[in-house]
Order: sequence, then structure tokens, then C-alpha cells
Amino acid sequence: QFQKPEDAIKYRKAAFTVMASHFGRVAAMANGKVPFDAAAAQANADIVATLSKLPFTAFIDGTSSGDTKAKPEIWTEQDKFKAAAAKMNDEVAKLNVAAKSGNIDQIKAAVGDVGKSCKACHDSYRKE
Ligand code: ASC
Repeated sequence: QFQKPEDAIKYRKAAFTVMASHFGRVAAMANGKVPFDAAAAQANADIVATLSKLPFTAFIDGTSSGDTKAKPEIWTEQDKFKAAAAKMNDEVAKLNVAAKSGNIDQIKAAVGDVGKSCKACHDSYRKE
């Protein structure tokens, strides 16, 4: 899939960036920063769900250095890193279900859980 290590680094960063943008649109509604729009919440949550699986194909060997904030622990604690990624994927899938329900309280709760799963991985595996 990737010709060079830099290609994998660029790919995963791009996937996270687009994912964060679409998650941000749902989070803004959950936090009351923008008016709730059920169709928009649904569309954005769906994009987040699709994108959330993509970055992890790109944490391949040889990509712990270069233009990346990835900590070496990703490669020395593979089981824990994979579990953290799976947790995020799981919470994002729940957000997608909540968004499809159109219930703002359910969406709020799910947004909070997704945010926690993002932060948990950043705290352990992303350099400042
Ligand atoms: C976001 C975003 C993150 C997470 C994190 C949650 O919207 O871009 O990285 O939420 O800030 O704590």
C-alpha cells in the first residue's frame, strides 16, 4: 500500500485530520456551539466511522521517526496500542448508531466517550 515510510506517515496523518474535522462538526452540535441538525450529524458520524479504521494500516514498521508525533511505544506495546485503537473504533461505531437515532442526548454521551478514547491514545502514544 505504501511505497515509502513517509507515504504511510502522510496517509495516517491525513486520515486523522479529516476524521477530526468531521468529528468536530458532530461535537460542535453536541456542545451546543452550532445548532443541532440531525441529517448533518448522521452524515458526519458516518464519515468518522469510515475513516476511524484507516490510520491503523499505516503504523507499519519503519515509520516511528520522520515527520510524525508517534511515540516508539506504539511498536513496543503493540497489544495495548491495538486495544486503544479498537476502543476508539468501538466508541465511534456507537456514535454512529446514536447519530442515526437522532437523539441529541445519546449523541452527547457518545461524543464524550469518543473524545475520551481519542485522548487516551494521545496521552500514551502521541508526542507533544
Ligand atoms: C477532537 C479532536 C481530538 C479529540 C480530543 C479529545 O475533536 O480533534 O483529538 O477530540 O481532543 O480530547
